[in-house]
Amino acid sequence: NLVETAKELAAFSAVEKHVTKDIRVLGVGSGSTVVYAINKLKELLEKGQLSPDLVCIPTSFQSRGLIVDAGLRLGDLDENPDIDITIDGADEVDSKLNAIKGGGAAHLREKVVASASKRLILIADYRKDSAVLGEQWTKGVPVEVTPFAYKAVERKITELHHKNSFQGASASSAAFEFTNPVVILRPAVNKAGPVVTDNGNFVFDVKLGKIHDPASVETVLKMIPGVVEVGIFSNMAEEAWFGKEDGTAYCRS
Ligand code: DER
Repeated sequence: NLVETAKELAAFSAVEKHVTKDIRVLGVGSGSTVVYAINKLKELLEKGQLSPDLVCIPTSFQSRGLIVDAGLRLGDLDENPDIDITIDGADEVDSKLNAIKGGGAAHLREKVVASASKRLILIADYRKDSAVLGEQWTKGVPVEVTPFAYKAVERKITELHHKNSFQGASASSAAFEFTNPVVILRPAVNKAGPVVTDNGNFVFDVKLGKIHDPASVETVLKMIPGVVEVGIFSNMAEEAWFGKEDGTAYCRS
């Protein structure tokens, strides 16, 4: 279908452009779009177009399984702390390449791997290309929280005010659209109770409406004791590839 083809286009374009023979350590994101990137990597591997030393760093159990099943060499961050490039999906990307991530509850390890990478390339279908975060992705900002603190954190987040809680946002401009956030504990689908991440934590989806100041929102959320990681990647991505409904792909940088 159109969306899957668009994901494949974005993934293929990014891998073909960036995963050349000089790439030795590659960060592999998580989610459904990255599956297509792995398919392209497998093809390049079979054609002998990848570095024989290439090692892939996973960002979740899912991405680890993709790497192993594709016959790519699995590495870990401890032995490869300096990653050449990471290719990862996104739930939404704004005009400045800030991104919402964590739709697949993988954003903690993704942000650590992205942070250890020289370059972060995002891949997504046309539904994720927005001017402002919160325009198309309305499920909220994923926030990983330690179970011990989840009720306390829920209270703190719902008490945030879109202006008063942000120095930068003077009385006139607001950091986000809603006056106060709406906090939802992400329920599991095939398991009773909440989603539990690969790190043993819960996930809140924090609805803010449009996010005018992603960096400030990321910082304020991250500073709440008990919050482990926030699914806003501000000022991290260097380039974003999008597949279009018409079968072409384009990139923003
Ligand atoms: O969970 C995540 O962070 C994923 O990377 C997500 O942001 C993108 O997943 P998708 O490619 O399935 O949309």
